[in-house]
Amino acid sequence: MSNIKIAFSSNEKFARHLAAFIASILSNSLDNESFDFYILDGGITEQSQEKIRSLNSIKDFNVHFLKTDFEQLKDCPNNVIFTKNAYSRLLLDLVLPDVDRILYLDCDMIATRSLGALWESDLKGKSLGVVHDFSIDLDRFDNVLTVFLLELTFKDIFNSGLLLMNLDKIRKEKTFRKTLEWVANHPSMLQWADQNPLNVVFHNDFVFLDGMWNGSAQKKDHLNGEPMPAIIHYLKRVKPWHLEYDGLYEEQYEKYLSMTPWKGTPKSPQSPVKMSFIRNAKRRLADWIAQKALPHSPWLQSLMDYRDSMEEQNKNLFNVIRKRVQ
Ligand SMILES: [Mn+2]
Repeated sequence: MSNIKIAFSSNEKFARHLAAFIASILSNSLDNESFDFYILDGGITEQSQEKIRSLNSIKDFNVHFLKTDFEQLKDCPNNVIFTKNAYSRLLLDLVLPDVDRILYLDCDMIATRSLGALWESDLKGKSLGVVHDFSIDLDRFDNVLTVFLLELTFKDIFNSGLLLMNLDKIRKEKTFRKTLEWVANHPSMLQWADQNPLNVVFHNDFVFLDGMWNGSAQKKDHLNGEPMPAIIHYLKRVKPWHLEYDGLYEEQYEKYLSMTPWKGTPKSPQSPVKMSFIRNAKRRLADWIAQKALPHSPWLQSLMDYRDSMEEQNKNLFNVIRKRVQ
């Protein structure tokens, strides 16, 4: 009999996605596996908590809702992409003082088979078991710059959506306290929220697990017919519950959502307007206004030439930095 302890962090908005994930974990579990779910609760309503409890019709489990103490996360930023909630995993050593090992998982995931083998993974004396972050696109300047500023290389970077924790070791060594200190001291280096400080503070204190435990749902990562991951991570901002979703395994999310009381919830638009569209539109508008106001002006032309040459230089700089972080 193995008792698998899993922590999640959710607010009300994510409760139904968490329910779909839990339904997938229960449905794919083996008979000899039992579960304790610890939900870092960033404001889940009573009704939604009841709906999550009702998943015991699939298989019995224990669930513990742990109110997140946001005072402890006062130095963590809140923004459109990542809310403060993303950092609550760094409180697990405090909120679960008697738990030695725990598996932390994001809510934008679906399990397609038993997590027993993942739970039993050998951490070889390290604090974390993790999966390499395959989703970082090094054709994007912001990604390359982030890796560069962290003084890491791309191949060392792990995704913080799955963390198999030796919580006892983390508690003794106060590594999560150090991680939160890093957050407080580096407010401008949190592009990937908790993932940046975790990669810095736990550098050399993790083992890489098989990539199937935190697999991508992006088409570009499955061009060679890779099998469906044991845990699908819908990594990108557009998720399978959005109308614009164009990744893989949408049907897996829907299959497990339909086992929950949220069955049939319609999809919603991810965002009314794309940011890149706004940026380009602003730029085109600025060019148009400038040309209308100062037609055939050599001064304006030289200014625009200058801007273009700077762009060319930035491109060269980008290529130099990219080589360094690869
Ligand atoms: Mn995620």
